[in-house]
Amino acid sequence: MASSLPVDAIRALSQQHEKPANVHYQYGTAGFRTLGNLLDSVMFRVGILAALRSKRLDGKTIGVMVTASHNPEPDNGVKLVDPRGEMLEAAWETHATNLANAPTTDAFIDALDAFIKLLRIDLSKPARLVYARDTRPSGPSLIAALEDGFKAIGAEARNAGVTTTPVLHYLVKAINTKGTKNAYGDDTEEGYLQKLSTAFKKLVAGKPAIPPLVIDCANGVGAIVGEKLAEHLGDTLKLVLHNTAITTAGALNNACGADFVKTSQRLPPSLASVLKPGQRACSLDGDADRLIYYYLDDRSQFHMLDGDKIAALVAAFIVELTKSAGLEGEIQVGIVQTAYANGGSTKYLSERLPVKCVPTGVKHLHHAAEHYDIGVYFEANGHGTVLFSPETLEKLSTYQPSTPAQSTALNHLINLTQVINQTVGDALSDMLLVEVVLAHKSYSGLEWDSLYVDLPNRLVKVVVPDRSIFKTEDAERRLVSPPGLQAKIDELIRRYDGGRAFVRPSGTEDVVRVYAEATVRSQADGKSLILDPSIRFPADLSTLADRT
Ligand code: G16
Repeated sequence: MASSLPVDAIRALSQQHEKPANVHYQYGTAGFRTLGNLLDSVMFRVGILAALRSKRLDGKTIGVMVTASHNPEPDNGVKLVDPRGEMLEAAWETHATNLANAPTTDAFIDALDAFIKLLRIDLSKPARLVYARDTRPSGPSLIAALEDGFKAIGAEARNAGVTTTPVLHYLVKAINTKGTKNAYGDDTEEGYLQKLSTAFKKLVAGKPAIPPLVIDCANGVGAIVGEKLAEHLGDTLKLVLHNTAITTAGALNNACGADFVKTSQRLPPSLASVLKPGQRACSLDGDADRLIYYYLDDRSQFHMLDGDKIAALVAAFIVELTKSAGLEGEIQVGIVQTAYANGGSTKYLSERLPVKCVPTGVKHLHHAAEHYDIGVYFEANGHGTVLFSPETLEKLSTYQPSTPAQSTALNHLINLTQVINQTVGDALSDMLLVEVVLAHKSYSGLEWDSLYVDLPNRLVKVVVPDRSIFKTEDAERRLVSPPGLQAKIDELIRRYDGGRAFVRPSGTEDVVRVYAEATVRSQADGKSLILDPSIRFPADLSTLADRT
C-alpha cells in the first residue's frame, strides 16, 4: 500500500469522541439508531468507515445520512449509502458494528488497522463522500462529529445540508454516474426536483385537473423539500402542506406522520378539521422516505391506503402500460413484500403477479426486486419504490412501437422511470407516482381502496428485557427463539379463521413488534384474533418474553 493510516490525526480527534462505556451499538435495519446523545463516537467512527468504503471502491462517492426517520425526536441515527444509491453492502454492517463498539481510542485504532488489512484497503486511493441530515435538534453536533471523522482520515466530503434521505440517495447515484451514459440526473437537490417534476408534468399532460393534495409532513424535513417541490409543480398539482413545524421542539413525528397513521390507523388529529369527505391526503415520515395515503368517505370515516395498496395500484398500472405498449411477455413485473403485508394484498397480488416475501428492511426488498424486469417493492409501512432493470431500460429505449397507442404507452413507461426514485423508497417521488396513476385511472381514494379488502390487523410494540433473544426464520414469519413462543402463537392463531401473527425484534427501536391479522367472522360472532379481549395478544407475549 502506498500510504498508511494517519494514526496521529485519528488518535487526537478520536479522543474528543470517546465511546461511552456500557453502550452496545448495532448497525441494524437502517444503520445505527438510538438516542441522539449517545451517538457522538459512532458518528466520528462512521466518518472514517465511510471514507474507507470509498477507498475500497476506488474512490466512488459514498453517502452518509444522519437521520432517525420515523423514530421519536430524541433519537438519531446514521447510515451509509453505497455508490449506486443503495443501502450499504450487508457484509460491511458487521465491520461497522465492530468498529463502533471498540471500547477506547486505542482499541478503535487497532480495530481499524486489522480491518484495513483484512479487506486489503488501499489507503492511497481517494475517499469521496456526500452527507446530509434531517431536521432533528441533535443533527448539527452529530454532523460536527462526523466531519471530525472525515478530517481525521483526510476525506473529500461534500455537505448536502438538510434534506430528505431519498434526496441523499439520489445525489450519491447522480454523482457516481455523472458524465456516463447512465447519468442519473443533475447532482443537486434542484436537479432532483427538476427531474421528478418534469416527468410528472409529462405524465399527467392532457388529463383532467388534479384536485389539491393535502400532505402531512410529520413536522420534518419533508416540509422543506415538499415546499420546493410544490413550486416546481405549480398548478399541475397543488400541494397543501401541513405539519411543517420543523423548529418546534417535540413536534417531529409526534401524533402525525406515516408511522403514526399506519400504526394507529387513524387520521393525524391536526388534520381532523382540514380533511373533507372524499378528499385524499397523505403522510410522510420524519425523513420523507415513507408514504401513507388516506381519505374520508361520505360518512367522514377514515380509510387508509398503505404501502400494500400503493404496490397494488402501481403494479396494475405498470402491467397495463406494458401490455398497451405491446411488450406483454417481454417484460415481467414482480412484487416484493414483507411479512407485514396484509393477507388481503398478498392474495390479490399473487393471483396476478409473482410475489416474493423477504425480511423487513429496504435492503432486502431492493435486492429481491432487482431480480425482476420491473420490480415493485413496498413495505406495508409505506417504504418502497419500483426498479427497472438495466435490460428493461435498454428495451424501453430501443423498442419500436407499431401503433400510436403503443407509442403513448411506451412514453408513459419511460417517463415513469424518471418520476420514480429508483435508489430507495421516496415519499415525494412515490406520491407523484400515485398521483399519476390516480389521474390516468380517474380513481378517487374510494376506487383505489376497492382493489381489494384489507384483513383486520394490528401492529403493536412490546418492550422486553432483551430483544436480542428473539430470532426468526422464514422471512421473519416464524420465531425460532425464545423456545416455546412460536408454539404459543400457533395455538392462538389456530382459533381464528385466516389467523396469522408473527413476532420480530425491531432493528430501529428497542422493542419487539407483534403483528396479527384474521378474517373477521360472521356478524353474529364478530370477533377477530386481535379484537378478542380474552387473548390479550401483546400481553401474553410480553409475559412469555419476561419469563425467558
Ligand atoms: C426503517 C427501514 C424500513 C423498516 C423500518 C422499521 O425505516 O428502512 O425498511 O421497515 O425501519 O424497521 P424495524 O421494524 O426493524 O424497526 P425508516 O423509515 O425508519 O428508515
